[in-house]
Amino acid sequence: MRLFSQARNSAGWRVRIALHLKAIPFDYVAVSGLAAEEYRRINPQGLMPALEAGGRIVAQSGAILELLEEIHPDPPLLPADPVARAQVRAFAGLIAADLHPLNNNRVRRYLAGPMGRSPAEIDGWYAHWVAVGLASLEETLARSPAGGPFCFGAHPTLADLHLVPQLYNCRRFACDLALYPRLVAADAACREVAAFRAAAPERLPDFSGTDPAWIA
Ligand SMILES: N[C@@H](CCC(=O)N[C@@H](CS)C(=O)NCC(=O)O)C(=O)O
Repeated sequence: MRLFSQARNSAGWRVRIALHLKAIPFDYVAVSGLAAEEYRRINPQGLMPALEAGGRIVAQSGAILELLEEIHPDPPLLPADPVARAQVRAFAGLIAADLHPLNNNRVRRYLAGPMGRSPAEIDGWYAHWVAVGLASLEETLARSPAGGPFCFGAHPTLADLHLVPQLYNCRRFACDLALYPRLVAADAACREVAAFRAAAPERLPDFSGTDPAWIA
């Protein structure tokens, strides 16, 4: 398999964690090393990540994660119980569908460019959607009977794969995470897992030394 992504690309980071957890060998291709048109020939949307599997390309981290779960079911990234599975998907979906797309680079670039918004306004936009999203996620964990140390119990799930890159981004944008102790605790538990550590941005060849490392 070949994963096309970038070191700090959070949707690609979700996939890297899954690949490492499932011990699936893969080659990493830094999209920054490709011309834009070259990458669009791989993924017409131009967004990252894309996974090449058996010579075919799959885009969208959610679709890629489902593929990996289907072809390499061990270890599972979802609990066995159908309702619990749906709850994990809901947690991941809140990040993937309702939070991350609002604060993505291209959205902030559009706010700064065609919309003429100032850096302070864009920071306010970012912080607003983070606060709305993280408050819901924190409350979800508070109500969950699954317990820790991960989002939903004793094993990492898709929820943790989505949470780790999201919190990394929040820290980069200086969001105050003090209101979200359960989220921060799950993120800390992930740092202890070898597969999560192997997937950290600073382990990648295109990581820039000026970016914060995930493992302090
Ligand atoms: N829904 C897509 C989101 C992909 C996405 O937005 N990727 C971001 C990085 S996390 C990207 O390529 N951004 C480029 C840009 O915003 O210019 C997925 O889950 O794969």
